[in-house]
Amino acid sequence: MESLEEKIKQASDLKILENVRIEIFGKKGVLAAQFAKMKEIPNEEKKEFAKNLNIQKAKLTELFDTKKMMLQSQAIAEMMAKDGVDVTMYHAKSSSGALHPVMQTMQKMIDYFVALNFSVEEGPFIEDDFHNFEALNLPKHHPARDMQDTFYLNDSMVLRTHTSPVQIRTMQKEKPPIRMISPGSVFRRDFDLTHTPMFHQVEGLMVDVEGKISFANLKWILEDFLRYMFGDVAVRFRPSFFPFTEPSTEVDISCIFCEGKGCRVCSHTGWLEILGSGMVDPNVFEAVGYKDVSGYAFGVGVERVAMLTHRIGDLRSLFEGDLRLLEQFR
Ligand code: 2NM
Repeated sequence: MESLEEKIKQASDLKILENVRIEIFGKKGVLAAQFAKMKEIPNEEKKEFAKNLNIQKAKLTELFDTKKMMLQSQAIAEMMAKDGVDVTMYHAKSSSGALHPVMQTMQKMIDYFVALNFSVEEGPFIEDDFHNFEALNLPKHHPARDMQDTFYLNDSMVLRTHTSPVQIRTMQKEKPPIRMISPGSVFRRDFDLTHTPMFHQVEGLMVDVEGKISFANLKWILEDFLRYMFGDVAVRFRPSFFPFTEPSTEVDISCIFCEGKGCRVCSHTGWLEILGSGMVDPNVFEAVGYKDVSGYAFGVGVERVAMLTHRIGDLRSLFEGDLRLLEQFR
């Protein structure tokens, strides 16, 4: 029996242990042979013999069960170390998509104007000459048309060069008062370090009966909008020219990189040009059949604002779809 205990202890894997099990506990095993001897034992010794045998059997069974458990967990550990993968193990990592920084910026702009009850209007990317140019006080052969290098599809159809045709369509469709913005893609034949042939604009328009909408209203809302977008900045209105507004202004903010002291980003002027605006030219109202109204309009480029607010140096990085950039804007 001592040697049987040794055999269990010495078994170095499950296969050897199984052979030991058959040898000890099997039908033709050592224990079975011992119990068979009962017949030849004198009656008065039978009880003592059986008792000892059962104690031995219990001892061996206990030893065997423990050994088997040990060898099994050893086998699992070896298998996992060899495979290197536990497919049942919990793994919390997952990834999700996010809005592109340009769209995040555009959405922030939209949120501002929606809160002030502006409607959000959309229109076609392919426009006719009337809605993209003529109605906006840009007559044929007028030099101002050269300002926007246009993608022509044929003599009369273009890819819209601004979202202003959406204002024209909205005014044709609805009576004043109008309070709207038109966010969306626009297209110009321009491709260099600071221009892409497709970019995004948010334009706005407010129209009501003559005298109700003034330049002061325009000044207030653009100052408020720019401080909402950029924080605590100074805002300055510079006289400018657009065919569709008179008077026209370009609006600057104090440089957010140097706080107006002058740096490379603001070309040492202390100011960053952000948007264009003005009082809608009477010729535009005439083109849509509006009489005795006044209104303001403005337009802002989304990419430029996204680059400034997110400190992105190179415009092209917004269009490369590089996940290493995009993952920083989740
Ligand atoms: C700008 C600058 C100034 C503008 C004008 C109009 C319309 F259709 F109402 F006349 N929409 N947008 C406008 C005015 C756009 O973008 C730099």
